[in-house]
Amino acid sequence: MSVQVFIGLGSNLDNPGQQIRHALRELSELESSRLLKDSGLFKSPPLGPQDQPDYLNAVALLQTELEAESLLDHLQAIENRHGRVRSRRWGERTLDLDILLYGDKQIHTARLTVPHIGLAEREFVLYPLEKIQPDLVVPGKGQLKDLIKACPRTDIAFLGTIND
Ligand code: A4P
Ligand code: MG
Repeated sequence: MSVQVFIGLGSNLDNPGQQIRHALRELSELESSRLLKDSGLFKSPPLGPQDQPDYLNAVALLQTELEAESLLDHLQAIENRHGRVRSRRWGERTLDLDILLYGDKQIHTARLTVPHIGLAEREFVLYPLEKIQPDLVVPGKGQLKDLIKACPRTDIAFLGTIND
């Protein structure tokens, strides 16, 4: 069965724009999947430790037949190919790929929490989601537009579309 999945992309090391551009291409090449849309590129200051560079973020909408955990395996393989090193919590990274939403499912397993934790409070997730689907309903959390009203825009900038 095919599902629509929103994937959050983030990077603040080693040419973040390239990291995100390459990751989108790799998402478009995933088996049993089709990349439908992306949000374009957003820039924001780091959430967490402040002694790290600003982040570039984007959200991708993927149509996939992969099960959620299998999709996570593929995303982690892509992160590893991008030289991802896991250091401190909320620390700097070449590439982070998070499953934000997996269809209308709510998932709570040892490896996965979906909707992604913190989604409702993070402007670098909410505003890119809005670019793709402003009338989105977030399972268990309600209308995206209400989440956005409760999370006023502070320091996030839209940089434009992502070109190959
Ligand atoms: N995991 C559980 N649920 C999920 C999910 N829905 N999608 C598990 C993906 N993974 C999920 O992730 C640790 C574990 O989370 C995985 O093994 C998986 O089984 P990780 O990426 O290795 O570690 P992490 O970086 O500590 O966690 P996470 O959740 O990716 O970090 P955050 O909370 O996303 O924070 N500031 C700005 N402006 N923009 C950013 O993108 N990102 C972070 C990272 C901090 N500050 C930021 C940004
Ligand atoms: Mg992650």
